[in-house]
Amino acid sequence: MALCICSKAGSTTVATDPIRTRPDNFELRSIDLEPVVAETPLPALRAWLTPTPLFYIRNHFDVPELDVDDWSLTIEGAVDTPVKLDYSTLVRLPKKTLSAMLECAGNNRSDLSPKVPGNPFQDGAVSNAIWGGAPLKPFLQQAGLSPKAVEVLFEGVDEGSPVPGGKTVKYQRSLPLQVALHPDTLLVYEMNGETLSPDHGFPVRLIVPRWYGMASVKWLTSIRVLEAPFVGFFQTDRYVIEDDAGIEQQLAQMQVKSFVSWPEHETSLPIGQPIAVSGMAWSGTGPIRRVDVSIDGGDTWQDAHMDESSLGYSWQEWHIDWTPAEAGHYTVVVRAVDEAGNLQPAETRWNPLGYSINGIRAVCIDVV
Ligand SMILES: Nc1nc2c(c(=O)[nH]1)N[C@H]1C(S)=C(S)[C@@H](COP(=O)(O)O)O[C@H]1N2
Ligand SMILES: [Mo]
Repeated sequence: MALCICSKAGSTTVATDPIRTRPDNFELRSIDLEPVVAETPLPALRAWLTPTPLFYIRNHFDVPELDVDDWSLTIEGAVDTPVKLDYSTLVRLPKKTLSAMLECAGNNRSDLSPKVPGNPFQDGAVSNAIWGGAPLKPFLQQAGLSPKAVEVLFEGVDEGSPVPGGKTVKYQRSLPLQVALHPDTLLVYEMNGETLSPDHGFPVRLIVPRWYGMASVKWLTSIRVLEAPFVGFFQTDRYVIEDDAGIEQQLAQMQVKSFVSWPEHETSLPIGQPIAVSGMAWSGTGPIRRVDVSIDGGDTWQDAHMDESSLGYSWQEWHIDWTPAEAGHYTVVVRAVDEAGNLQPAETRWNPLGYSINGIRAVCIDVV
């Protein structure tokens, strides 16, 4: 049984470049300018590390202009002693460096049918970088958490009205206490070895590995320890999805997912020429255990080869070698399984805000 059928056969573009074009020759694909929303172009999704100029950008409001001399981060709320941290103190502390990918919860939204409102992302609201900063945990410990603390609220300085004519809010998101206290939840000031850029949260952002991007608050200036769950636009009105029982849940970890980055959808391959069918796989609920690849629309599957083990919280590169022996139409599909046993679903569960889109997608290839 084929999982999916390609609608368009008879491709004209011939994909013959075995080395593939270098990602540096491409630009972000703009989705919006005010505020800036842009996704990583497909060729750049073939590189394990996303070059900073090609790392997707998802801003809800205008980018705030911040100065390191004026910047400070306060930790207050349900704590014994509030803490105020300045930039020069933060960057002089021992630096922790880790690789982590971010995926916007709305990545692949444009695949949904029927269509939903929101940024029409294709495959590129996902990227991988190396982040440098300091773990948040020691600062929370220094402040002294109340025994009644349940969540930690993070606030960016960017603000606006998310719904036309609505009231002005800041970008605020909370995390469960144990996630805020995870040793790899970082206050980040470096990205790919350079000072964080304004679009990605300069001077300091949060990085929450494994979670959808919305948790990694940019332009961070305020942290508040809470004794009750936070209610706010970006926490309880957005980034929510109904579970199978119809109960609304807040989004958290990225769902298991994979995609084919080579060959490209609706292209042709020359008969008899070996290629590597390749792509990325990731999951916020565990490392990738296995990636299954099918070139016949899901009738038969084979195990993909895992390239260099995925470092830290990055995506996993995979490939299979394939020499198309017969001319014809091929439907390439791929599905990932993580160590927790989560299997990428054949189909995305449609939802009105267009989140968590991780269903299998067909890549249609003609061999000529
Ligand atoms: N302060 C602030 N933080 C934010 C956002 C924002 O608009 N404001 N967008 C969030 C969302 S939805 C995503 S997907 C990630 C995107 O991070 P990036 O632009 O560095 O890729 O930042 C998150 N952090
Ligand atoms: Mo996002």
